[in-house]
Amino acid sequence: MSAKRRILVLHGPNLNLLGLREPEIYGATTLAEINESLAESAGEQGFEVDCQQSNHEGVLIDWIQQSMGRVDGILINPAGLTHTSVALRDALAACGLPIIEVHLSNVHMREPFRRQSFVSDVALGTIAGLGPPGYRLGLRALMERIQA
Ligand code: CA2
Repeated sequence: MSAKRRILVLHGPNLNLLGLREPEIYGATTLAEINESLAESAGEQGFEVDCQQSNHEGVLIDWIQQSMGRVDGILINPAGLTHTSVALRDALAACGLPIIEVHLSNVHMREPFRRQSFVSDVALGTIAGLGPPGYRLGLRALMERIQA
């Protein structure tokens, strides 16, 4: 039997507050609920997810570097770092893994500074504005790409 394929799911700064603060923007679903739903979807396809959240740029970069050779793809919501972090982008580009970027909100309908992403052009694709189901859609796209 072949080894289970693994996907690293990274959640950036403040996403630990999901479901607890600002539900009018980010909804009532908690991060734990999103992670549970991803684990279920992954399991159905013979994949495993490793879900991590950090408020610290360097910690996220360490996890990306450590994932090289250990996972088959990365699903990431870089949160505020999307719009600021060249270092996070460089780590994602260097890891050589397929990447999908997810945003809960439609960043294009919000403040102009949210339209710029340092991650989008090193990702296979970006999903924005679909709320928590967007994570499952992104995961599905990533699994299909890995299986192809
Ligand atoms: O829409 C998204 O998923 C974002 O990545 C969320 C980031 C924001 O900076 C991006 O522009 C778009 C913010 C994450 C903050 O998460 C919170 C969750 C609940 C309460 C407060 C903040």
